[in-house]
Amino acid sequence: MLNCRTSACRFADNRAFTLIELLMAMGIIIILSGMILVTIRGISGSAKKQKTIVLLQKMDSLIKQGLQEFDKHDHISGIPDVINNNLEKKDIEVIGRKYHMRLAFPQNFAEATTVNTSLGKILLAKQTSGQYIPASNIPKTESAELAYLLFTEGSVYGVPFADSDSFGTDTIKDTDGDGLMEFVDAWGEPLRFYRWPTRLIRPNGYIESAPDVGATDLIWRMVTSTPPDEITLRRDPDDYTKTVYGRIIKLRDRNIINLTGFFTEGEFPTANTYHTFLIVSSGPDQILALEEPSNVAEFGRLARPTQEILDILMPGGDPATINDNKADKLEALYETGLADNITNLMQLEG
Ligand SMILES: [Ca+2]
Ligand SMILES: [Ca+2]
Ligand SMILES: [Ca+2]
Repeated sequence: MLNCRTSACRFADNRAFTLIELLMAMGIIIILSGMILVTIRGISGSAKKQKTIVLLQKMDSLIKQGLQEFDKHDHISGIPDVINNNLEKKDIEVIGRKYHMRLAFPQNFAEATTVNTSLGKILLAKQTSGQYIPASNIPKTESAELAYLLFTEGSVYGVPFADSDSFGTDTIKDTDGDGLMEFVDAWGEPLRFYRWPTRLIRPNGYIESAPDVGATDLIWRMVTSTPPDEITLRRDPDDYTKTVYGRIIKLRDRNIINLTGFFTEGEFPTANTYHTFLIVSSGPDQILALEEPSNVAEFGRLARPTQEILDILMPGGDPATINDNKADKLEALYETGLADNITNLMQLEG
């Protein structure tokens, strides 16, 4: 290398150094700003998640408040004679509980209005006065609208909800413009409410000879922080001894009682299956990956997963494959719209 002693030379040398420095600094700034953007997105994404969990947990505590009131009453009155006349009192209590729970906590408008429930009456009164415009209604909003009506104007056995008026304005919206407010997540999507999410646990329904709750612990891992064990998943929490369903089926098979339209799955939960109230946000991707709570044909009322999820759980539609290759299935499930969903059964992080 030549000795460089003139000031011009030194200047050229310094300038070259400065240019390299400048380029490096620019590079660093570009990299850093990229990282900051990603971090900001991450923070606002997780802030939205936390905000949604807070709303879901508030709704969860209100639901529990309603359930406490519900449990103060016996449920043997007002249920159809076909059940009353043919079953014993302890069985009637189990079935009556479900019958009355559907009336007290409807999750779609058909349930609310077909029987003369208190929430159905409020809904019809709003329709008559023009506060509810049925033509604008979109089915996916119904469960969030009924939850809002229940907490703010409704009651359980005549007892209204306490602390139900403190919801932030950004957690309530009328997304379909039908005049009824909905609970919405931090991404603006209506929440979904499932009273008995039993098809999440048994996507094929109850099969006496081949219980298929096996792979559903994979799904429950995605909707709750603490998934129930398999024994719990195979048991109806209202029928701890697992006997009522069997007795009803025996009576039906002997043609002693005609159960058409009563205690059928869909109207009622799947037999011998765990359930707990589930409120769901479809998460950042706004894909629910469950059938809608108003969907009768696809068992959406019981939170059955969509076909995409079923294809992962049971490739080729064969229920016998449900317990095979669970690790691969779990990996595949994490790629679906189900994985980022947020529910009332999740705990706040940190
Ligand atoms: Ca609506
Ligand atoms: Ca609405
Ligand atoms: Ca989702």
